[in-house]
Amino acid sequence: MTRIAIQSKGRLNEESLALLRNLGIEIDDPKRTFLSKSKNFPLEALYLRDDDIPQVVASGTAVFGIVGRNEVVEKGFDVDVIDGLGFGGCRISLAIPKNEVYDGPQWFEGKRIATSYPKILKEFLDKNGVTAEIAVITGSVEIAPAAGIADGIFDIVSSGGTLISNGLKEVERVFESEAVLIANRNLGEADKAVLDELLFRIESHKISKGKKYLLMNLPKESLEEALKILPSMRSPTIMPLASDGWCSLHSVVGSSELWDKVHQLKAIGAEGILVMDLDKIIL
Ligand code: PRT
Ligand code: ZN
Repeated sequence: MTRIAIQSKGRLNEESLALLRNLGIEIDDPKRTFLSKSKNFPLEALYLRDDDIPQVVASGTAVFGIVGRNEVVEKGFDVDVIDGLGFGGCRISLAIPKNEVYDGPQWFEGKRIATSYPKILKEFLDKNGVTAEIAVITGSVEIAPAAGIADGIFDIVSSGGTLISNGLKEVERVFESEAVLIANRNLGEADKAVLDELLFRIESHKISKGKKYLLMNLPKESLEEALKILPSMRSPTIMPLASDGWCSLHSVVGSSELWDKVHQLKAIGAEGILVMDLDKIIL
């Protein structure tokens, strides 16, 4: 059975399981067990700390894994990064006490920086010709400057709230991350088939994300205008209605442009507009 490593608890756990569920893969969550077989897909989940996932996939104990790109690059194990998964977005940034004047990476010359990501930090410092001391700390890196342990930090930032509440300011965004699907370098035939099916489903999930299905009644004479407003995937579906001079129009629009489109359609006579959530688009 093909095995996928997933974070057992923490920030990526719930969304990793939600993604699998969304792909139609039913799997028990880790509250019940550390290894769980799907009932309807040839995949079993191995629940681990995120730090261990790159190594477990590199060694083949699990052939796939879902983990932050930051962990993959920092750990440096030899795995394939297959695809970004659109959640767990964050960055690793350099931050310093907010009252310091920052004049570029040289600010860090001869200083001490606390981090859990020494490898990614060292690459950045080398690229910028900066020599600094790297203090490796696991957990609560953001308190290091106030505690007198370091001059600055290199840590994960998402909203930026943690930096602000610790009197720090972000001065360099060094590394962008999100949850990624990783794979062992030597997949067997069965694993490859599972990967193909996973990618097929992930693709349709990505396409449908952030889209709405629109249904409306429209006077036939407004059809041409409506087609300009709604450039659908190939073309919108048009169906005749019992009452003469009207038709029913179906289309897909991005959520961000939904209200704009609705107002334009109303202006050309659309009535009874239904907006529905879209589960999957399979092209
Ligand atoms: O127990 P285990 O080892 O499995 O988990 P963990 O505690 O090491 O990791 P976890 O669950 O905190 O994070 C897992 C992954 O989520 C990370 O490796 C990142 O890829 C991703 N991720 C996304 C984040 C964040 N956003 C995030 N905001 N990881 C950590 N944070 C922390 C950050 O360290 C800092 O303390 O949140 C704080 C900053 O958040 P803001 O919103 O205040 O800026
Ligand atoms: Zn961890």
